[in-house]
Amino acid sequence: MTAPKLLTSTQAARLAAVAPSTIKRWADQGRLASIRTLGGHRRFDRADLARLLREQRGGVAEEPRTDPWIEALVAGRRHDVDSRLLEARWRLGSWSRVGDELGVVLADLGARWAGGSLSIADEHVASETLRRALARVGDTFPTHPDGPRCVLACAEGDEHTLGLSLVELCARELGWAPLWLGRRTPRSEVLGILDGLDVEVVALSASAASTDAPRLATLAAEVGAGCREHGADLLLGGAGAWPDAPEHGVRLRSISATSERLAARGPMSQPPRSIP
Ligand code: B12
Repeated sequence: MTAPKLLTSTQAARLAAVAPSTIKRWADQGRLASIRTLGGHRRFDRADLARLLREQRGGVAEEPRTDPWIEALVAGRRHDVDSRLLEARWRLGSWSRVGDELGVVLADLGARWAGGSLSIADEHVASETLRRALARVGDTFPTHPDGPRCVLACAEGDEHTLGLSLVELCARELGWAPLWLGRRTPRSEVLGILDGLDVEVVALSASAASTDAPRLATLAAEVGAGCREHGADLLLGGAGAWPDAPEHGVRLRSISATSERLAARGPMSQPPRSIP
C-alpha cells in the first residue's frame, strides 16, 4: 500500500512547511495543480507538490520535508511534544481544535507507515509518545468530580485510544467528569455502568481499523437502547464504519463537533474561545 496521493490544503501546507494561504496562492497562480471535491475543497497531488518544492529549491530537495510533529513523535522527544501541544492550544484556542490538527497528523503517520517510510517500531514509539503527552496535559486540568459523567470507551476489538484521549481533553476542559474505559471495551461493561451510575454521555470510538459495519451497527443499537433508557446521549466517533444515522445519539466526525455537543449538554454552554 502507498501513501494517499491527494492532500488537503492543510496537509500540503504541513508537508511544505508553509501557511495554507501560500498553498492556495500557488494553486490560484497555476503553479500547483489542484482538483476540487464535490464540496468545492481543493485537493493536491503529493507528486505535484514534491515537483514544485524541488524546482523552488533548485533541484536539491527530493521530497516534501518531514512534518515537525511526526519528527518529534517518532524520535520520542517528550518535552518537544509537550511544548508543541501547549503551543497548539495557545495558537488554536481550544483543545478540540488541537484534536482536529492532531487527527491530520495521525492520518499522515498512518499513511507513512502503510507506505513503508516509517517502520512499525516508529509508529509504536510515535503513538505511545503522543498518548503519554496527552495524559500528562490532561492531568494538569482541575478535576470536576461532581461534573456530569461521560463514559469513554473503544469499540469491541479496537485498540486505537488516541481519538478518545482527544475527546477526554475536551470533556475535561468543559467541566465534565470523564470515566475512561479505553481499549476493547465489551458492550456489557458499558451497559452495566449505565445501570449502576449516573451517566450523561457515552462516547464510543472506532478507528479506521474497525471496518465491520454490521457489527458496529449492532453495537450502536444495543448501547443506544441502554443510553435511551437512562436518558444519556450517545456519541459515535473515529473513522470506523459507524452508521451515519444511529437510532439514538449521533455520529460525529471531528473533535470540534464533539466539543460543541458536549458544551450544549454540559456545565459550560460554550466551547472555550481563543485568548486574544
Ligand atoms: C496510532 C495507530 C495505531 C496504534 C494505536 C495506539 C493508540 N493508543 O491509540 C497501534 C500501534 C496500537 C495500532 C494498532 C493497529 N493498527 Co493502527 N493506526 C494508528 C494510526 C496511525 C492513528 C489512529 C488514530 O489515532 N487516528 C486519529 C483519530 C483521532 O482520527 P479519526 O479516527 O479519523 O477520528 C476523527 C474524528 O472521528 C474524531 N474522533 C476520533 N475519535 C473519536 C471518538 C469519539 C467518541 C468522538 C465523538 C469523536 C472522535 O476525531 C478525529 C479527528 O477529527 C492510524 C492511521 C489513521 N488514518 O487513523 C492507523 C490505522 C487505523 N491502523 C491500522 C491497522 C491496520 C492497525 C493494526 C491492525 C496493525 C496490526 N497489524 O497490528 C492494529 C489494530 C489493533 C486493534 N485491534 O485495534 C490501519 C487500519 C486500516 C484498515 N482499514 O484496516 C490504519 C488506518 C493505518 C493504515 N494506514 O493502514 N495502530
